[in-house]
Amino acid sequence: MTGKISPRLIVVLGDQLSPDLSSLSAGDPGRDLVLMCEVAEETTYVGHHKQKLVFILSAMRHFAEELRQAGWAVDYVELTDEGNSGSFAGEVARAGRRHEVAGILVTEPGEWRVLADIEGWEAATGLPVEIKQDSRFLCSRADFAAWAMGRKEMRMEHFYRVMRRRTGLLMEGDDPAGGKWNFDADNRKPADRDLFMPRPPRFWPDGVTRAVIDMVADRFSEKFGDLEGFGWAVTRQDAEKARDHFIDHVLQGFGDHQDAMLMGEDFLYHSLLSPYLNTGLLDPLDLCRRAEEQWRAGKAPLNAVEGFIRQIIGWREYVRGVYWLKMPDYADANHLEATRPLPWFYWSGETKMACVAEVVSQTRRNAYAHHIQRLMITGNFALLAGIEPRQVHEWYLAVYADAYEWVELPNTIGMSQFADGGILGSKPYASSGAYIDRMSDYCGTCHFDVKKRTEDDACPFNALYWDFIARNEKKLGTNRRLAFAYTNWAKMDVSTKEALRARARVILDNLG
Ligand code: FAD
Ligand code: DLZ
Ligand code: SF4
Repeated sequence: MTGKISPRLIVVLGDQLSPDLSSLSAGDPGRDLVLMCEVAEETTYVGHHKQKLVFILSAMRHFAEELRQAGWAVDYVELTDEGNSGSFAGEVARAGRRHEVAGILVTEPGEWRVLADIEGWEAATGLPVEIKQDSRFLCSRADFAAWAMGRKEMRMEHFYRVMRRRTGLLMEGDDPAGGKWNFDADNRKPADRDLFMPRPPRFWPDGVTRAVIDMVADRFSEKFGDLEGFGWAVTRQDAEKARDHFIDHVLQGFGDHQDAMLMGEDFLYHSLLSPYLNTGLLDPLDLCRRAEEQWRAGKAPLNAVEGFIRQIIGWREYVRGVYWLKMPDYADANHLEATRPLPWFYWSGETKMACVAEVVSQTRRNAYAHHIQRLMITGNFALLAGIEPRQVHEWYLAVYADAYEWVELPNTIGMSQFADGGILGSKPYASSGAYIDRMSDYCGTCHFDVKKRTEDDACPFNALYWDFIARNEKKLGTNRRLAFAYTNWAKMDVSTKEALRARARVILDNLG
């Protein structure tokens, strides 16, 4: 006797918007049913930037349509639908009651929190749940754990070489193209104002996006971030246009100006592709192959292409590996025992520090800031001021359109705040105002004087830097990469040290 085989429910999460997702590839459009759901739990677990909410929810709605066009039956639950339970578990259970399904199929989620939730679905629904590996990453969790096992320390540079060999990207046989694995020495140029600076494409909201904008404006009005000027791509087609624009017009300058910052220039030579990579609208390996092709065709220099590829097959995969290896304890790491609350100006932008005000205002406008702004302005300030890492983490997770815990947390806790004590990287990214002055034009417009250290109008980064060095001497004094700083600190006369620390105390007491 042959009967109709019961469908399986394929649950597709908001950052799984890839047609070749492992759960979809394992399913059958002729038999199975896709569930996508907008749920309060996800829209509120941190106070997401309004543009981040619009981007994800609109991209989800467009992807549901893409799947329907490809022949899938999609059950899509909107945030405002009557009866919406507000959680993944609740929606999966409701869908299990709406449809007669034989089991549940899902690709592993990006966040530990959500994996813990999924592991409870079987008990909640009484249905078998199959969790597929996320093949959109180039290094599986198991492969990363195997690479990390037995190493005294993990370092991205070593991992990156493995990934270059594994993908064959920029390889000439067994050797790296150009004879070096890393061309960063060529990549530290400050930016010059250039009339021909490329501008990223903006995508005007269609009807679907406008409906989400109205809903977000109505329900999340008190959340951080501007909605006006929303210009992110929300379809694969538009994300591919953004990718092609970057590859054709921007990539050439990516290496040279990677660390540069200019007042009023929000994007410089960065790709702005992270939101699309992280939601699955773009594929990382395909993107890297396109970048490599530009170099092979003589259209982009090796330092730019290598630098770009390293960020994706190196840093992006590495931080994900560290995240899964070290969670859940990683989220509570606080090696430097920093306890100060996050200053209010991280939300308001109201500070006389021109660099911080500029990065916060850009973040509010675009739900974007580039890497050096995140690391060396807002991250550096929080590190120097001893802000509690968890609060810093929650800020970063909220305010950027590309923020998911698997990538944000290691960057914040590890790279930026050194709260993991050196698991992810070998040194804290702490700097005085001199670095910011060298890499940007911010200081020229600032209330504070970057050359001064202890006066009332001295750049706060200067005294805070030395205070950071002094107060963490026990934990950082033997770090070889900080040897120069500790030698200079030791050489300083007592009165200078006291004046620096007194100035730091005044700044810290008035953080707000
Ligand atoms: P580009 O400069 O054009 O770089 C190309 C791509 O490389 C990016 O799109 C991204 O996918 C990848 N990449 C570059 N640097 C990193 C890195 N350190 N870790 C992982 N991938 C990287 N990135 C996120 O995607 N989400 C986050 O939530 C996030 N939070 C961060 C928090 C802090 C404190 C710091 C210091 C960095 C964070 N990053 C995060 C990494 C990096 O800043 C962003 O990936 C980058 O700014 C995204 O902009 P872009 O696409 O223009 O990048
Ligand atoms: C970030 C986010 C938001 C804001 N909303 C939803 C949602 O309503 N439904 C959904 O499926 N996914 C959403 N996401 C993305 C999830 O938070 C993400 O899939 C998990 O954190 C796993 O990485
Ligand atoms: Fe920032 Fe200091 Fe420069 Fe002002 S002087 S912009 S606070 S680094």
